[in-house]
Amino acid sequence: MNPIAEKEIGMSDDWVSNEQSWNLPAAPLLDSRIEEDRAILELSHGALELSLIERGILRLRFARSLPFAARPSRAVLASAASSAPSGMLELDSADPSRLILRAASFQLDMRGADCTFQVRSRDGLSLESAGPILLSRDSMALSIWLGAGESIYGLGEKTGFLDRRGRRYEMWNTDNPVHTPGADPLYQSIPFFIRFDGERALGVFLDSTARSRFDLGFSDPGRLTIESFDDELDLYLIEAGTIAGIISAYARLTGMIPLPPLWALGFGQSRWSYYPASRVLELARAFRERDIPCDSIYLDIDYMDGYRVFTWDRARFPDPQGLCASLRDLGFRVVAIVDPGVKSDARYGMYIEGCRDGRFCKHPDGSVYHGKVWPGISAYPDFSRASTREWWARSHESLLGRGVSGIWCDMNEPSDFSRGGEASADRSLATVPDDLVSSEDGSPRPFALTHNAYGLDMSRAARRAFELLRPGERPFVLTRSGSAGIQRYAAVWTGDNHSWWEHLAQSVPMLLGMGLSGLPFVGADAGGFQGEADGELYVRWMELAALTPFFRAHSALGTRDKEPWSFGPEAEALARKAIRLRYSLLPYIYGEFRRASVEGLPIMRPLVLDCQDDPRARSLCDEYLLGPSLLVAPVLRPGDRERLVYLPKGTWYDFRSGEALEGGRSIIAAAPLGGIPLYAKAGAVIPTAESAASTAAMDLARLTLRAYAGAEGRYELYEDDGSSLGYERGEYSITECRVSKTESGRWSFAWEKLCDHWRGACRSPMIELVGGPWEEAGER
Ligand code: MIG
Repeated sequence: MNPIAEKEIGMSDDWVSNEQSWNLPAAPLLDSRIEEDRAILELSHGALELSLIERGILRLRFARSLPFAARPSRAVLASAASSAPSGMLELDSADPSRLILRAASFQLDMRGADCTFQVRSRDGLSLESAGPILLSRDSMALSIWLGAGESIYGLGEKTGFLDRRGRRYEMWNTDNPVHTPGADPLYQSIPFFIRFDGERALGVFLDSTARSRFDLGFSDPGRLTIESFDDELDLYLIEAGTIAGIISAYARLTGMIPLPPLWALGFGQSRWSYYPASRVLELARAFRERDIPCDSIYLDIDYMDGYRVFTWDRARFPDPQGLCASLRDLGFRVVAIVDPGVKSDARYGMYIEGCRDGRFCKHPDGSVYHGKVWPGISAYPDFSRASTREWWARSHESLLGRGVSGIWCDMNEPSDFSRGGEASADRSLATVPDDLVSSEDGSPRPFALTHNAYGLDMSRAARRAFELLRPGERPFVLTRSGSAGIQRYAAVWTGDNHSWWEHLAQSVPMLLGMGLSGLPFVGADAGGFQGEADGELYVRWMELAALTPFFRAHSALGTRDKEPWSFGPEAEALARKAIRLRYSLLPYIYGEFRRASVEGLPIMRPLVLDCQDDPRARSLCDEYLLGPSLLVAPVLRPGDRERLVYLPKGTWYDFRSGEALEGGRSIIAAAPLGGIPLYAKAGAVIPTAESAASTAAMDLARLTLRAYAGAEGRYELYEDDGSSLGYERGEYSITECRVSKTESGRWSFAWEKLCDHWRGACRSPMIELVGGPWEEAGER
């Protein structure tokens, strides 16, 4: 039976629900002690180690035996791991039948007889094991009880709806090109989820890049099971009072996004593939002639010479440097795709160097593994080694040294057609074998344990390329595959979707799930990648994608063009309008990137994040907030010209007309083509600018601040040069804006520069006051 179908109908027999393969240990607690800043519990079938990372983050490790060695983590920042507050663990083992461990706001109670336990926290949901930790030959599993009314959010790039309860998911990075509603796994593995019961929440992160599985009340509605195929079960429990607080804490643990260059937030046009150079130039000129803003053009695999990575096809692109320069004059950046597979070719420098210097993934017998990707028979760089990443980074010279501004990492699950094949239904095999060796800078591990980190390590090397070759410039790296922590290195797009209305709709919960999992810089191929869009689908998709963090249109080989003018003049006008709206909102969107880079919160936010007390917000995922202040309600079906929009409590303003609407109810919003329902929250301040051909052509010293009456609000306007690393040295400007209620019951708007270290900042904003009545507005 085809394994994909098997999974979809839930018949796979190797899930944790099948307990025959498990050792059910009596698991008595044998010993417990505090060693430095950790508590060690010896159980009959293994050992637990507990430590505090910060007051609200408890680490819980389970291994088959002692001792606990330092465990390399690609996800957890070294700084977070070492900043543990010491002296906060207290062990009470006076009663041998019951052990109590107090750790800041956590308390663990363990039953001595069977090692079942409960972890309570001051402000979070408690976690109660539904049995001892189980062991099978290859895996370990922890089952916990789920409360009746609990929702489960997160787990990164997954199909399904916002609340993932009732499904099961696997973490195993896979090049899965058909995202049917049950498709799993996909390209990314973020083993982090949040349980929420309407009041209290708890974050759980499994730090592993090996295969893992999450049964979220699928086999047993009352239980959640985490199964890890790693050498340890390495969990972090996060409590913070709110869902947002948990996501911030997770981001402190695994890192925040670095601020991207502003151009990367403009619109990007891609297709598989634009060539030759003259066509790329024509495309760029068409955008300018048609007065449609665009900042970047993506070069897909056909720019290369026979798909040899880091080469250019000389007939198609005789002068890459000249091309990049001409595009730059037109206000365009070039983003080039990079695939990991290095063509096996005795006359190709990358292959020769890679073999000579031992840079490729090897079989246990030391021979180089060869799989098959676009270039044909290929070797895979072993990115787990720093020296390989350095070599790879330097090799970007042929791109970054010629004027390419962004790197797009693809195929990095890593995909391997020799195992399953492009056309085969069995996509789960289409990655390199598990028994290769991941050399890990001297302490080699089986590839199976690092599989999910391949894309992260590759992205890390791509980011390093900018440090080496374009110092002082903000990198832009886009990746398809990744694991927890990928946000530090790259933006993520959701891979090969289809031009289906269903995928337009699916993109919303998918991107929201990624945002809830620490990935703020995310997007889906606008218009859909595979298959054929029509004008209406294209326009609706552009309207939505323009209001998501990463905004790029893309299309697959052999499909019709998906440029803004490809669907006739009416669609073109509407697409132009959507793109212009994006550009005019860039000061606001950029500010949300800044916020994400310091707070770790998503930019595209499910309503439950900001309104967690509102039961209606629990599962909503056909509308969302862009930053905390704008509510976006995309149209997801053909023919619809109105839609139901739920407005959370408070006053909202139609973004276009300024009409005030009372929230706490659903409304039927008019949604003509080109008019995506969009609302601003009372008390919000939204900075906008005039749209232009590209971000480079925008005058960002001329901002309009739109303030909305109806609630008090505070907003920090963030400005910097949008391109250099100067912001790391404090070269930015922050203006505090306040909407407040005056004594006479009117509204006032005031702003004040809190810091002023960026010369290009806006000096005298234009002010638009919405709602009212307003009393005054002015600089303090
Ligand atoms: O096997 O480079 O997801 O965006 O256009 C397909 C060709 C390889 C997959 C990427 C897609 C890209 C395509 N790539």
